[in-house]
Amino acid sequence: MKKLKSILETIHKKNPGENEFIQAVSEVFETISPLLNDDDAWLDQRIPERMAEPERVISFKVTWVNDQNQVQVNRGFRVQMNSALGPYKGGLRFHPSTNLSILKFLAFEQTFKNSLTGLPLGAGKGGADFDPKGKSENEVMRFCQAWMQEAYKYLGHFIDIPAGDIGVGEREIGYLFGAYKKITNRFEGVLTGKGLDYGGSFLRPEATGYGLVHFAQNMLESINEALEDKVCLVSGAGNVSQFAIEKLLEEGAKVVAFSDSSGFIHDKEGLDEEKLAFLKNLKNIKREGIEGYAKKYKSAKFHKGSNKSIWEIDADCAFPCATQNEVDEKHIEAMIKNKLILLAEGANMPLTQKAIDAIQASKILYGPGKAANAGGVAISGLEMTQNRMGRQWSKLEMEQELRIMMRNIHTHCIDSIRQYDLKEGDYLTGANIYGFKKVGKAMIAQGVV
Ligand code: NDP
Ligand code: 2IT
Repeated sequence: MKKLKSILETIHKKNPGENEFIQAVSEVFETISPLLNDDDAWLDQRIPERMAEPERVISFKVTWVNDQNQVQVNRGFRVQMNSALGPYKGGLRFHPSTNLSILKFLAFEQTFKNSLTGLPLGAGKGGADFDPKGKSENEVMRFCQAWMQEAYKYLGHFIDIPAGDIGVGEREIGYLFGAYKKITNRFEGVLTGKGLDYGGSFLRPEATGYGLVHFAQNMLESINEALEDKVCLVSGAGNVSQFAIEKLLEEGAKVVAFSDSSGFIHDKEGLDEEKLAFLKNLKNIKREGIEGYAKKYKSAKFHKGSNKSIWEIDADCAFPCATQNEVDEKHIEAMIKNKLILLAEGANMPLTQKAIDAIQASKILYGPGKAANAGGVAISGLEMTQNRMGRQWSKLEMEQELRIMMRNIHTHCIDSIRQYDLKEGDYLTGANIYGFKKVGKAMIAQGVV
């Protein structure tokens, strides 16, 4: 569509050097023509341009003192992307590579993902270029306090509710929550992913990984397949990966590989409960690289360096759960050769655009992150509800809710595919059209604000 092409060109010019952000926006806008052709209002109201412009971007200095008494200077951010459906909602990333382009892409993705959950959630993302690796417990705490010292002004349980992402887990959320409470003198659900004893929800830690596996099950069911005995690759070894592996094992799948920034492990015999517990301890308690796993288990081999060639291992299902652009078109070629059945994204935007083009042209079932990894934010949404009610629901209730929400997300994709006569199994276009339509309609209803 000519008009969309010129919109994308303008967005490109307006956001120079923001490659990840432009990649994420192009990926969505290049799929939504079937919807735009239906009604002139989308373009007349300039919904694509309005969606690609964050409502507010906060960038701030974070200064703190390390254990050697040296002053440290970091950069903190919060991108408040879209509040058409609810208060800003999305994770915080602490990683040295964090910059505005990455956070804008994540916040943009979050807009569509959050709309798919069916909950009243707007979209945001934030974080800092802080590297938690090698920092002492006290340094992490002081950093979190310094981050919140500025960010609290822009947050609130009806305004903007951050959660975890890369480098931010329950430990960091605890320190951030404590700092917010101290500064504002308010005990409110301003963050999700909190500890169970002070307002956290059952199943939030598990939700992204478990939800990913539920989504994959729904995809496989649609072609009369199941996870049992499927050989699986899961990249990453953090929050999303660990719980994706856990649920895959529960469902009778065989997980033979995982990775982290030091390289990847190929365990031909597959993981089991005990091996997973060892991995969790290695990453969450010892905070070490995965090489120790291969030292402990003889069936496993550690491949040092880039985690990328994990994708060349012969398997049935692949779950990229580490970071953006970790899968390129060559990896998709290897997957096609290995007759991979399904790839579902636990990470946000793990496939390059060329990889997406290649997988979309193949027979591999492709579950895009904005649908497949929405379980985390969906349970975050329910943590917010519990906080507002002053209640805590049981683990069983949360498990049922997660299954239902992931099934509904799958149904939303399928409904869009049918309604717009898309290619069977085109979950990407289905998810994009569903999200664009829902958020866009709410924006139009609320006027030019
Ligand atoms: P964690 O920090 O818990 O784990 C991240 C994992 O990915 C680690 O094993 C890390 O290796 C690895 N990793 C990170 N960056 C790189 C890189 N550049 N190259 C190779 N490996 C890398 O984060 P999460 O598990 O929470 O997040 C993983 C992905 O899932 C991200 O894309 C995130 O945006 C997405 N996501 C997270 C959700 C959540 O609820 N947490 C919800 C939805 C999506 P190492 O340990 O060596 O650093
Ligand atoms: O990418 C994501 O959806 C997250 N990091 C979780 C966001 C949230 O608010 O739970």
